[in-house]
Amino acid sequence: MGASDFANLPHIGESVRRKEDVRFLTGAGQYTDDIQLANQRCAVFVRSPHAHAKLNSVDTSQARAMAGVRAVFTGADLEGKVNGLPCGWLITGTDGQPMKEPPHPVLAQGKVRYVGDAIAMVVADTLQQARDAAEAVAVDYDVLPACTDVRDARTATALHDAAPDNHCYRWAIGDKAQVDAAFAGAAHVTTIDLVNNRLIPNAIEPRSAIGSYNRATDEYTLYVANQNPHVERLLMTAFVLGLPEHKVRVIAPDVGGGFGSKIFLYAEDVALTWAAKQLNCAIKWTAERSESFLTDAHGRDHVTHAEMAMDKDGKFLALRVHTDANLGAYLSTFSTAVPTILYATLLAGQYTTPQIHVEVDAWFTNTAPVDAYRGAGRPEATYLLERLVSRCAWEMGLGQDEIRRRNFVTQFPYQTPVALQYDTGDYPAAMDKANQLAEVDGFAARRQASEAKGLKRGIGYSSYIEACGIAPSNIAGALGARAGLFECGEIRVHPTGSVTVFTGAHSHGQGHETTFAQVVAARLGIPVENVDVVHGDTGRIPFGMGTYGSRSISVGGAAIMKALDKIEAKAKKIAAHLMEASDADIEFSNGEFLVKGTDKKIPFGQVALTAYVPHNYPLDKLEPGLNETAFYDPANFTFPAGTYICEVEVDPATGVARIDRFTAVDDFGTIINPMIVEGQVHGGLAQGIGQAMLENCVYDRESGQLLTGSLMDYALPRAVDIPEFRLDTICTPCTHNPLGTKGCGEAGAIGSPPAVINAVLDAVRDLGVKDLDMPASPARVWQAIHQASA
Ligand code: MCN
Repeated sequence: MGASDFANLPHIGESVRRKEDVRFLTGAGQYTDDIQLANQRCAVFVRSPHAHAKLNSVDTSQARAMAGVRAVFTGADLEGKVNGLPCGWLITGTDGQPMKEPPHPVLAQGKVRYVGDAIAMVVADTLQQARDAAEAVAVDYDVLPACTDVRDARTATALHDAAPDNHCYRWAIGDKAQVDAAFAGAAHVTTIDLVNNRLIPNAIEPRSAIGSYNRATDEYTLYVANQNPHVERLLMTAFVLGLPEHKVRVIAPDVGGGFGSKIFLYAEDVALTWAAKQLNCAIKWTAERSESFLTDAHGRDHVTHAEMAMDKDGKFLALRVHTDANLGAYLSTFSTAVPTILYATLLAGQYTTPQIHVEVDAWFTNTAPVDAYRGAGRPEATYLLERLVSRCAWEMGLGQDEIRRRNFVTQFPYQTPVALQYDTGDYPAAMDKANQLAEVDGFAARRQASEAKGLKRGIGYSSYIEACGIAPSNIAGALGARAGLFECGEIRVHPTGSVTVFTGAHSHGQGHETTFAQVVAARLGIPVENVDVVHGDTGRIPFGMGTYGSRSISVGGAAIMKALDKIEAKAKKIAAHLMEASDADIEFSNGEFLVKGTDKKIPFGQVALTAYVPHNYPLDKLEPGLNETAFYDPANFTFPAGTYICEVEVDPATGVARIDRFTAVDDFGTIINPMIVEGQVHGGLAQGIGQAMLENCVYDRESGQLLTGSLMDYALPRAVDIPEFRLDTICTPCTHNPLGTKGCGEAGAIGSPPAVINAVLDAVRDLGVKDLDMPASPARVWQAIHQASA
């Protein structure tokens, strides 16, 4: 079935209410911490209070003697039995050498490298007993100088022997000589220096895991708040614990948000699984909120210098970028791909810039590991490019929309100079719609009205592009991926015609149980209620790569479509037999099999029943049953794109910036469920606005202590911080997946930060303010105004 036929099916484009919300809204969800297993103990981790220190000794004797304590494990106990955590993406540097990959022990060995680094795991009968015993573990440290800012890394005390100058890799893409030549002939060059502020994920459900072991079968089960249980199992069994994969079941039950931070294989999950066998019991650990602040992988943290070369009309000739990326103390699972493959390849944006060169230096620092966080590399690329483009407009005396229009890609497919090939898009159409929805025509009058009140009003644009569903596996492999990037779907048609779908994608807020059911119901012509979706369990689903990079509908949904093709092909043969027609004469539409050119037809349910009660059945040619599995490896990414427009009012006396209106027009290709997509955009925008206006992870530059270690110090956006959104979409269907969909899960977080900051800058530009780093807090805005006028 082609993508355009698919888009016209019933249920597609319908705002079906979320099936999963019944359990979420009635308190019946089952999260990892809700699970109580027989013989279950509690674990607490002893963590480093220092950012960098030599471990002289870890004395567990007092803790081990305390009431209820079953064991206390340290790095020494794991040595030689449990390997370090692997990194899933190998980056090869500009010098042809592999990145530095220092060991990442599950419990610290010899040294601690960030505040929160795990030193010991205490297992006790109750949580309180484990906490008390953790207090009694005596650690002797030699404190070393710490480095938390990427700009200090080169000269700081080395974290790892394997990386004496704290440098992990230098990586580059693009043709430097061509870029230099283009700069030499430019009419104007605009430069920018900016920081992409470090963020702390803060999913509502903190990380949680239960390791358990069954001595009778020699099988392990790990319940874990995780976004990709099969990948977790593969990494843990093959690389860390050396266990046969089929002896380990990983279940990610209901998960209360992840935003990327639950993709990774964390040390705690491994320690719990390993210890479960040592103690022959189940062991649960749930992070405290402050523990999450310290130890969940953080996001962003780039320092960038960039230059755009233009001709006299503001046409982009070349872009030159250098970025220093903070990787934190250890390489988290996909950390190395974020500032390279997921960042630099997006720097063409929506524009025809013919030459681009990007160089990235990645550094170790004494901070929590940094990895993918909603958008992962793409928000960093968009923030840089869209800030730079608005600055180009201002320097060239052009409108922010005009400079973008002059440079938009309009011919597809379009090959960028940084590896990607965009399949479809209509960037001017999204811009037109956004201008209308934002009532840009009335901006001058609104600005005047603000001026009359002593306020400054500004408008900011951002025309983002995103690459979703990293693919295909062979190219990703050539670029260093150590995993496949396909997805798996299984369709189990039951004898009575209802269906269970098994998917390797994982839903932790995205509504898959509804949208995937819509896809299946649409194809089979059955009610959405007759389709249930199973995800998050390696024991029930053949395989899966999980959910990240807004891949689930476009890759996971496409695997389901492939399995449905097989179901339809087999069902047609059964129908042909029942109606005594030839296979080629059978059509399937709206849940009925018809013999072409006749009024003969039978419903889907009758075919399903016949498959399982094969009394009148071509058993010599066809197996009974109706159960099909498919794996789908995409030919390309999908490229959602859009234009966002933010309008702010700034009080120059206080520096308070208020978002007056925020408009987002996105192209997600074919949309399965507009209500769910709108919710995804709302959430993404809230996170992007959070980064632009409020959120900032701050470590003390000398001691390495996390200064924003709680919700009192780290300002997550609340409802009052979020403006009313004006949303719309355009649709250019993806050309290479059978649904025509493009991902929507990260767009809001990617497109919004530069729109906000461009708006704030536009408001205070005439006061001489040129630069402003996120978050645009009142103090920063006020300071920028005062520095400019000083
Ligand atoms: N969808 C649709 N039509 C489209 C595109 C998507 O109806 N054209 C639907 C999908 O069927 C799915 C939802 O929208 O129900 C999101 O789909 P998709 O864009 O494929 O993204 P994923 O399901 O792969 O979700 C991942 C994405 C990412 S990468 C992060 S980070 C993120 C996000 O989703 N984390 C979230 N949204 C989140 N939402 C919640 N509540 N919690 C998180 O942790």
